[in-house]
Amino acid sequence: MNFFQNWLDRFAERRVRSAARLTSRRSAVAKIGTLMVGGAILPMLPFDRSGVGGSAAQAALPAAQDPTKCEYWRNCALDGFLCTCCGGSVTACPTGADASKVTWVGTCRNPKDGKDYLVSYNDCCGKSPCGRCMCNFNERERPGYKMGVHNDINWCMGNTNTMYHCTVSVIVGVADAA
Ligand code: ABN
Repeated sequence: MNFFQNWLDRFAERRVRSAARLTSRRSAVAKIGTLMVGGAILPMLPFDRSGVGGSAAQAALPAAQDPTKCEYWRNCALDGFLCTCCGGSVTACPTGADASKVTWVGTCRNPKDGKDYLVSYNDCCGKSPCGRCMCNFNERERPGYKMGVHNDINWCMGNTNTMYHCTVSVIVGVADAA
């Protein structure tokens, strides 16, 4: 009986001590301290965040660098629907539409390097008008007395199917520094 009581006492003491260790103020303070130090150091670690966020990261893009916005730098002389809003890309027509054989070429400054680029605005042809992201910028456009200096023209006129769908903006050269 004495042996059993001793064992029970030791067992109970061990359990109480371990419970006290787990719930003591000192251990709580130590845990909070660990969390605070960890929370302060974690954001400083060099994680690769390049692929983080998807649309949230894109939403943070300035409009001049966002190809789905009219203000995208290459669109400075684009008059039409952006193909980036119509299932295509900056340089590729959406499936089922063909790039126009004749184009209007504008000159736009890339804010990233400060250089002027020649941009060919090819209309994409053969599908009904896309209707999304209508942009109308006319830098260096001239009145329509001469076709090549006017951008409000359906450039699908040279294609077999002349129906206008949307417009891409393809860099075709760098403008000479004046
Ligand atoms: N170049 C775009 C466009 C198409 C049809 C009519 C006007 C302008």
